[in-house]
Amino acid sequence: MLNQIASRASAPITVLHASFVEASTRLSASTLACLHYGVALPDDDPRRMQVPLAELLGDGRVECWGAGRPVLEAGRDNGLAYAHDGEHLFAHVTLPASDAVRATEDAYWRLEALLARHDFPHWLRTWNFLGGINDGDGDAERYRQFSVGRARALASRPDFERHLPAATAIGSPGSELVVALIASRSPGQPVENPRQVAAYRYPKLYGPRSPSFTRAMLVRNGDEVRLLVSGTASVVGHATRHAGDALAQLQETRANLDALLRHAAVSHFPNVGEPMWTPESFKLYVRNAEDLPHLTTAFPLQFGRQAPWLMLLGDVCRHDLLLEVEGTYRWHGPV
Ligand code: 3EB
Repeated sequence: MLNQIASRASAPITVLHASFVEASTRLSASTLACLHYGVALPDDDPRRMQVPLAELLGDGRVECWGAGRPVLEAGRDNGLAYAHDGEHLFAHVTLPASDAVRATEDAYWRLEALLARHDFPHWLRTWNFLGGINDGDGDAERYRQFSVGRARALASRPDFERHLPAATAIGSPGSELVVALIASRSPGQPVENPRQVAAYRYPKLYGPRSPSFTRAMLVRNGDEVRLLVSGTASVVGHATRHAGDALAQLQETRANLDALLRHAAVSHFPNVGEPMWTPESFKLYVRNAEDLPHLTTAFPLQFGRQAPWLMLLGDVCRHDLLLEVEGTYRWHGPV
């Protein structure tokens, strides 16, 4: 009954979006991706991915993505797992990463090759989980090496600044690299944040190659518009603010998200004049378990109780950042 969608013409027009469901829920025909945080995978469906981070609110929920279209193909190829619904493709890969530059470059080129084979040229969003992300000093830090590997793949294209995905990069236990990607047949629209220097223009102070991501990706399909927001932290300009103070970092992160939402509204809906965004889902990544009690109270006060959220334990890519927030929003204004 739910699988009556036979042709594109009769398909409901829905933009890819996230929802949090019980870990044991069977994947429906139209689930494209399902990210498990510390919750075991119940089967070997390639749409499922194990994320090496613990979920801290503790109700065993997992994050699923889909657009209401049936998944047409799912499989494994050259170490990657993937699925697509004709419009979006989800793929993920886990690689040993004793050499973080090589592992990252390898993962990103394999993803590029998969996209070329299946004709999904546009990167919308990535998640990157790197074991020991803050290990190593100066430019030998594993996050900086990851940025070098990623830039070799993504920043090698002409005009690369206009084709970077939204992203999250978080540290995990162990030493592996896990990369997940959502790509599409039609391009999204990258959005930058006026309060922050574009990450791909960060100065060399933060590493030999700047991080290859955009602050958010706007995705349209007919009248539906969504904003997939990258991991956002207490960074103003290019500098960390409020080192050592998690609550102040949360507040600064909220200010960054507000500026991003306003800028996305003004640039894409200039006739509306106000940011008419409804939050749909959030994830809060937290470095130190001792900040959990305060953040559990403070997060809904800062970001509202309207949207479901997950809290995950993971290292943030700069050692002085204590937390990072990512989210998805739906435009409820006129288009
Ligand atoms: C920042 O604003 C915080 O390298 O993919 C956030 C989201 C951050 C993604 C990435 C890094 C990344 O620079 C760090």
